[in-house]
Amino acid sequence: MTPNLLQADVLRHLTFTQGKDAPHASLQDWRLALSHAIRDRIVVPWFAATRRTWADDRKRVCYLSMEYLIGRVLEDAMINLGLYDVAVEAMAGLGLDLRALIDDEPDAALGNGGLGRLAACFMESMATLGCPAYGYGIRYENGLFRQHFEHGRQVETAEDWLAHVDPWEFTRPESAYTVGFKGQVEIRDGREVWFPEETVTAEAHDTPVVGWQGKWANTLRLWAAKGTADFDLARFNRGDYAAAAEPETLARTLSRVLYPDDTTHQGKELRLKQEFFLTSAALQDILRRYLANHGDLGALPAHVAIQMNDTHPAIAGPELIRLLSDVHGLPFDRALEIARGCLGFTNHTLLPEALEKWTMSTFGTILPRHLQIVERIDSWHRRNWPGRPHYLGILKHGEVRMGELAFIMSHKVNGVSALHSQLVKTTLFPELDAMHPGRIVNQTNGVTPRRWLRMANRPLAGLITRTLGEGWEADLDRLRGLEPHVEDAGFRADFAAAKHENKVALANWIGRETGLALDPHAIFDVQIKRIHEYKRQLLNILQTVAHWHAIRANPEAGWVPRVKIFGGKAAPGYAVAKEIIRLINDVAEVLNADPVTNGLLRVIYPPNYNVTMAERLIPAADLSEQISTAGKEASGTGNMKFMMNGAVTIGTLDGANVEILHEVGAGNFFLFGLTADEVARRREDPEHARKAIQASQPLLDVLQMIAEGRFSPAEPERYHGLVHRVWHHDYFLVASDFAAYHAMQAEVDRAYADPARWWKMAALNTARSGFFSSDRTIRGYMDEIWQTTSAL
Ligand code: 26V
Repeated sequence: MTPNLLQADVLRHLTFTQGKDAPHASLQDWRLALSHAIRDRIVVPWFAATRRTWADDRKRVCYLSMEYLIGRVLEDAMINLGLYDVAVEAMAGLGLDLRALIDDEPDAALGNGGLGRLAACFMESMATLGCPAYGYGIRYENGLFRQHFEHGRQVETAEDWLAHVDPWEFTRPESAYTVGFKGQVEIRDGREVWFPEETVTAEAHDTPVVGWQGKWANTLRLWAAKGTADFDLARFNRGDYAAAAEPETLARTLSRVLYPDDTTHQGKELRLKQEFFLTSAALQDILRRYLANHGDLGALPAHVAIQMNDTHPAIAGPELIRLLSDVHGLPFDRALEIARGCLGFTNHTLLPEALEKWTMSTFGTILPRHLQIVERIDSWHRRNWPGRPHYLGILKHGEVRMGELAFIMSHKVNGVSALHSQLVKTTLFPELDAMHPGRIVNQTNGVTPRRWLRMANRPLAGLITRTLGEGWEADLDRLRGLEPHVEDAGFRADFAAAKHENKVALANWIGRETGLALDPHAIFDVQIKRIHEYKRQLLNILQTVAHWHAIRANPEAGWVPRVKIFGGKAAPGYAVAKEIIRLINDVAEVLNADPVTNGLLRVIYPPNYNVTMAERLIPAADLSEQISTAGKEASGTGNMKFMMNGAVTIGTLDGANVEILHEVGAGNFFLFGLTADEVARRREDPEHARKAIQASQPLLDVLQMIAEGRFSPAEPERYHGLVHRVWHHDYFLVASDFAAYHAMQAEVDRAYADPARWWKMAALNTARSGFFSSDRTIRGYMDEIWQTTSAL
């Protein structure tokens, strides 16, 4: 591919796909033309991969996920195809700046946070490894809401990424399935038959996902909901235009919005319908494809592995049984065994409020046949494991528990970090684990180094290639080869220079966005993730205030300058999280305006954190904040991205932090805080918060300042509720971990003040991050859960 050839392709698409004449083309027209030209290059390996999979009759992975947090596609595709430099030249020849075109693309934000972003990394790794796979999801018209701040408060507005065409998708009106809801079950010829009362059509939209160097491509198949009933012409002719369109409008609500609350399960009917919509369409598609060249449904598990991303698609168990028995005529027990042979279940959270349960009445109204099947699964399980304690069961207290259902219907269940998988065994499913030893396994999360290092951090990627040679992107353990170089002052200077370049770029961006000037020599200290009490952004901001107070008391004490950067959204209905956002913004306003300290401490909170913002912030970070209450963060994946990019972690022994610490070594990680066991014991003391506060003068002072209205002078009582909660209901142990965190932050300053020490730590973080490639994770799933091999 030469720049001239790419240029010709772009002009052809501009003319014949966009229907635009070059002199009148907008930036967006050019971006779409370039995207189509790049997409053409993906189609070639995509077809080849599909043909190979069919020809070799290979086992396929079907990943079922309600969320895919993809971000932008263009730059990633160009990097994986090795066309980035060609594109720079091609577009420059047309008088265009490639960067501007890349920045014109909206993020595909079809996810809330970690779970959705993991699905996106997995899709890329499966393509890189040549693991034949389909990702199934929903093509939400409105992805995760946009966030802005008004007087420090979060305000949400609708996201509309599809307002302009998505150049990456292929619409497949010919691949459509009917999905039913409600209605009744009747016996016909001795078999149960479900007669749904409502039906919608699921229409496929395919996006090819290309792996590193374009050797393989898989399909991300997203379903859009459409009406099935023909347009009501009689009503229309009577002049009742709105009513005539009603069934269509109702159907479309199914793929209209992504639920933005990733902690609180609310038992909403529409959510259950969305989950069934995704799952049923996917399973019908899987069976259609399988039956196209196989007759024996008994061999299904040898040909398809179906992975449930959390319990959201857990209706897959009963639905697969229904399709196999009601539709294809297999006996119930046989259908159940086949389904279990195909299905795997990944758990992503232990938070009780996130565990899905549906009242039997909601469940039975929407999915009457599935409720019967769930009852049969439950009694089948009780029959075969007669020792099952009476308090266990999928159906309990008038509810359908999706965790138990997913567990029982899967041949493997996995957690997402070593600690989390252990806690899944001991706290979430102890009895089921005892009945089914070996079913629970661990697959520690990972992230794709193509996007999160090669693409997002060109200065560091360049240094790595100069040091190790080409090809480390698909063999991340090779980063270990950097280790001997950390003793070399020249290498450390190069490493520091790469970081500095990223920090300058970030400072420029923040300057443009907020008008605030940042000192790139300061420690860039970053906490970016959803705002949740358990993630403890509150601990961070309280410590920031303590630090400010200390600087003010002694401004000449030789402080190390620091920039505190926050990013993240709160669920629209999560009042406490929103209060924390407001506090961060209020503190930022006071601190950034303080002439005594603002050369030494700044607080920055750019609104609307998303994948693209993460790609700017992570490469520029010196310090990665991973400070959740131990036992609460299932894994974390941002923590891995920071490590790869040479940031040092300040963190608790939680989630994958435990493994990061193990890989990088205690000397290269700022560990603090209670362990998961200590947290549980500490909570038994009802006075834990009061005791911790009274033992720490800095914390007492901070809470005092906030309670007095230092950061909300127009409304001094604004944070009384918040301060009261820290004193009296500190469930996430902010107070108990404060002193250790504050002390460890001082240790960070000491380390940073010694460049030889700091840059050695930073470089070792990159060098030892190979384990956290999602390629390693996917190999684990392939070997231990899916029983598949690479087609490459
Ligand atoms: C729950 C719900 C409840 C119902 C409404 C919509 C909704 C959407 C998502 C969720 C579950 C979120 C769980 C989650 O994102 N867990 C995160 O998974 C990451 C990938 O494994 C992991 O790194 C994070 O630690 C974990 O919090």
